[in-house]
Amino acid sequence: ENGLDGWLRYASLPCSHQCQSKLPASIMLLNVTETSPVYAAGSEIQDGLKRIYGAHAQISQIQCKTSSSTVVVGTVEQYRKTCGSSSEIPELEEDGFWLSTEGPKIRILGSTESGALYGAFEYLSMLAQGNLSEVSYATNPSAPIRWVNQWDNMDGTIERGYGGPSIFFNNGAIVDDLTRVKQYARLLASIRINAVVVNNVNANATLLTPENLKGLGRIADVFRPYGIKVGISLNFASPETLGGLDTFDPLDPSVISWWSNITEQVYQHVPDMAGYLVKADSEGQPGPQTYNRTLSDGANLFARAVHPYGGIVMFRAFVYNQLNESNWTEDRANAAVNFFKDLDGEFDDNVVVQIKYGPIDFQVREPASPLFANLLNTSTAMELEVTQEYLGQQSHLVYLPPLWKTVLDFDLRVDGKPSLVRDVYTGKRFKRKLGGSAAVVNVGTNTTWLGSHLSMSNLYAYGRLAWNPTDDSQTMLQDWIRLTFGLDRTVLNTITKMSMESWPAYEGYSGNLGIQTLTDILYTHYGPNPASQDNNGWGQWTRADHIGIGMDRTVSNGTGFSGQYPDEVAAMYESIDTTPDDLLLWFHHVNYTHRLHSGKTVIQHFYDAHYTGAATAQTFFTQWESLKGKIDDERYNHVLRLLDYQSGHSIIWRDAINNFYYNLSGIPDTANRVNHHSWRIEAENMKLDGYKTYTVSPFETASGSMAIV
Ligand code: BDP
Repeated sequence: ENGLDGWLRYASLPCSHQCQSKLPASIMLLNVTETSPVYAAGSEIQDGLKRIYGAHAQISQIQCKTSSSTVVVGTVEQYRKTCGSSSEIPELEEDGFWLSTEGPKIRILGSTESGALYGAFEYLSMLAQGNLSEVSYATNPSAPIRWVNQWDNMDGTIERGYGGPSIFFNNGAIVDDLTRVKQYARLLASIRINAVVVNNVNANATLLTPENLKGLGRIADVFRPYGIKVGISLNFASPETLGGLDTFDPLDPSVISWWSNITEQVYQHVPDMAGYLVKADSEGQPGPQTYNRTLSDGANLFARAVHPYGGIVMFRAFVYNQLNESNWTEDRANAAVNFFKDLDGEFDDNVVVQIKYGPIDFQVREPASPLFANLLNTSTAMELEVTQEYLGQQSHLVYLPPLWKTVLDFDLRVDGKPSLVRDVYTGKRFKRKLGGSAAVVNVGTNTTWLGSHLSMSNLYAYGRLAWNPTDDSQTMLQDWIRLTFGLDRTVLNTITKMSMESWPAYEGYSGNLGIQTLTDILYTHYGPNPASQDNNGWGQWTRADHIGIGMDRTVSNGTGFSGQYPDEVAAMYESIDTTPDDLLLWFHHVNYTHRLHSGKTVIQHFYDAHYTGAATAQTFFTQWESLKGKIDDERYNHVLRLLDYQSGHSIIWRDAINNFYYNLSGIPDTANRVNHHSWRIEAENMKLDGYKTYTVSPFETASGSMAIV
């Protein structure tokens, strides 16, 4: 098995006589048009029944009064029109569905055709987990926006993608063979994703050429039967760079008409285009500020262009300037609120501000972005990252939902009232019609999609959380394990244990107490490089010196960031005493000898956490080894190789970070481990035959700064 089917493998299961009697003999579709989601649902059920239980069910048109066992799929409206009223079906919201497996007639009815398809995948997920019980329930989405973003470039590379080149683009154009796009559509529909932005937020305007818009149309045609719409990222300067105008000022009439013209062309090729995603005035991308216009002027330009077609604009809140290294009162964490707060209420109704979970950038632990508490009259969406940019780039096992939930479940206490982040972006708290989630996924042509079989649990769980943010991390994980690796209990327990331990382990050996992931910050975002975090304009500034560490973000003494939260939360973070240990260094600068609530000093916590985290990561390899023979060889070996690598890399992390802070602070490890590897023989001290020594940079990534080559 190569992973291509992800969690939709439909692996064969035994089926007793009683089991056989519960399987439908036919599949009755309320829409038999081959390009409809209902038809896709029917084919999927037919395929699933055959692959899981060897059962052959015929697809046919609906017969309302049949006594044979059947599964009926369609929308509630189609059902009522054809078979009369059905009072037992509960009221559904947009894209919701009702699934009833009671009696010989199984019914899967959506409020929309997409809803019906989701219901079909839900039914198949039960079957594939050996669950043939009788159920009857309805489920509805938490929010209308359940998108994924791909950071694919027109040349076929993917920014921060670790699963091979793009499935959409190559050599400046859309690829001819869209087979992988169809397979991706299937995976995404099964987790109820309803739109995909196909190109990088650092966008290339050439996607808008007539030839490429035709290609975009082909992509959309492949996604459409799966109920998934296509969206695109725009480059703000396109009127100038592609259109040949001498300006891209969002208020200039020639620019406005250029965009409305291009938008018309986009909709000619993709009549149901979901909308535009815009990154502007950030990290070198052009934007409205070039012309002293506001970010809302920029967003509304596009909102008005797509409005006639029912499109929306996802406008990213990830806007910040490169900081001035000599000015220590500047703080990148302040940027989003500073840029957006005063614009609340200025955005058109079809604009959604897309906000990363934390104020910096997908770190191993961040406080919830305070922007969610500052936009009361603006629709918002949560931006998560499935691709593990700062979190081991798929070479490390890190199951992300427990990290995401620290933010989704956080109570911002706006106006002193319960204001869970998930109730804000789903629109409930401030009564917004739009809202939802977007995740940067970055699958590629590798058959594992993301570069690692185990990382697919993050994509699966992302979809589940976009539908229902209260879904439990372990429950989602276990569904994914059964669907991906089968029903063996040892397999289930082992992968559950490894995955649930993985984020705390990674935090342990990368960056703890809220200091953030201590990777190289300047480009790769991989591997330990704590020194790169300070004294540069992009830096997140750990502000470590010989005496202490952490960034003072208080109002009283620091950068003022804690004051961006509503009063109760601001007060909690303002004081060292009430700041939780795991975010201490995010909000405060303290001496290495400062005692945590746990009773340990900061530096000893660092040392211990790096040892415990790396030790846990090393158990993943042996835990996985215990599954040999219970998982097919191809996937078993692929995962084993990555976990072997992680074992070693976690030690590099551990020693690099511990040595760095030991060198800086001069404070010994009370357990005498740091810098005391008496058992270790350094390569550079051996008699070298055919090898040369060299000095490593950054120094802390090799003991004694030396390696051999
Ligand atoms: C950072 C990535 C960079 C992205 C940027 C973004 O390193 O490649 O362009 O985020 O989100 O995390 O726009």
